[in-house]
Amino acid sequence: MSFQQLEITTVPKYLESLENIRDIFSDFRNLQIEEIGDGNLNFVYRVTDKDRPEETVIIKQAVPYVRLVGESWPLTRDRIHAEYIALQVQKKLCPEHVPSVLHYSKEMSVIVMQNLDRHAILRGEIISGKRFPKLAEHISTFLAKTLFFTSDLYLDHKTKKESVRDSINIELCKITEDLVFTDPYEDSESNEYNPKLTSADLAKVQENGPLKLAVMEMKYQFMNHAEARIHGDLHIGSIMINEEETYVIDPEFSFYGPMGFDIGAFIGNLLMSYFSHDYRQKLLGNARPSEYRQWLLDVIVETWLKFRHKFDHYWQEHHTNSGLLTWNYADGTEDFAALREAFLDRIFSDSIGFAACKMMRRVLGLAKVADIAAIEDLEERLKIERMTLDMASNMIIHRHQIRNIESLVKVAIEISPLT
Ligand code: SR1
Ligand code: MG
Repeated sequence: MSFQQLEITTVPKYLESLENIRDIFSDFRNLQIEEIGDGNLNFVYRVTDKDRPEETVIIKQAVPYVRLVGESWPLTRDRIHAEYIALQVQKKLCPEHVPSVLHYSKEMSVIVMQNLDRHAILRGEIISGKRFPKLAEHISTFLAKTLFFTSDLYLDHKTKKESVRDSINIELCKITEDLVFTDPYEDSESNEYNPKLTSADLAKVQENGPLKLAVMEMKYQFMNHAEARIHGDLHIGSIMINEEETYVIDPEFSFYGPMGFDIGAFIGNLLMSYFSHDYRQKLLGNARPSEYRQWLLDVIVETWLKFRHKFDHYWQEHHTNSGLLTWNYADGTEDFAALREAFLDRIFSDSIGFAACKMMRRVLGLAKVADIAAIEDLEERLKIERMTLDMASNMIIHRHQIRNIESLVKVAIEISPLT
């Protein structure tokens, strides 16, 4: 079948034509179809039998342009192939946190996948003030497994290099290079600003030499540090969750990049949520606003510490796989421990640097986060944006001096006290 853009009316016939989907539905004339995509690139349809809610799938289709902007920004449909391959890799490594693919069509640029119908997008849940006791445990596992087991610390040299080759994702990396690491730091046409941001606010970032130098260092790392097969867009809109389970979705930006990019995306998003709840807790009328905000900070701390512990554990367990060095000499054990510590300290400062870039781009660049941008009172939004920019500029400039996660969180509390 040649490519056709699906529409609500054409979905049933298309699904019926797929041999491995045919058994999922009893009656293709009884389907309810909704377009539910809230991402920036693709169309996503939820398909459910009107009388049998257990008969349900998600269809994701890439179209030859960027959905957020329209046909004036062409983008090849190759991104869905990148997503399909990434889902396969991640599912193998971490099946408990990755949705199942039921069908893939390269020609139609379609992935049919498991409908996570008992789960909701984490960003929306955090905006409405919900907590998830297993979030840090689950995301730290996803990060540790996907980052460790795709790196040179585990794979043999040939598999690793073949994996790097197979993960090349030219167009989507370019979007990140532009939208995360370039445009927000100059007065680019693609930027979108809250009209209340002043030229002095912009200058603090766009005319700040040390900050821009640090951003360019992070950009160069993003472009050149093929360390692990990263998700590439691990913001809190890429996570679906309930009390018991957590799934990481949408890995279309995946490629071999720096480990800290994924960790930083998650931490940076939670910091923005923390600042946004300086105001959102008032909107929600919570009598004890600091409790929810403290929970967000606790998730940041717990995720990093658990990630560090799990990653270190995998490394010790599999160190004979590593092509890096061997340790069969007298001081080997201590030297190995020192290497692991230095390595994880470096991942930590990378994560802080990348988190900062992810935060600044959401205030100054194209593609916002609803936590902040959906705040209707523009003066209140401005306050949150200023906190975000202050935090991010502190983080990126001092990323080598912030020694541990508790110190990072302390900076956030200094900028926006918990009371
Ligand atoms: C035009 S794409 C904009 C953003 O959406 C994705 O979620 C990525 O973060 C990308 O930068
Ligand atoms: Mg996405």
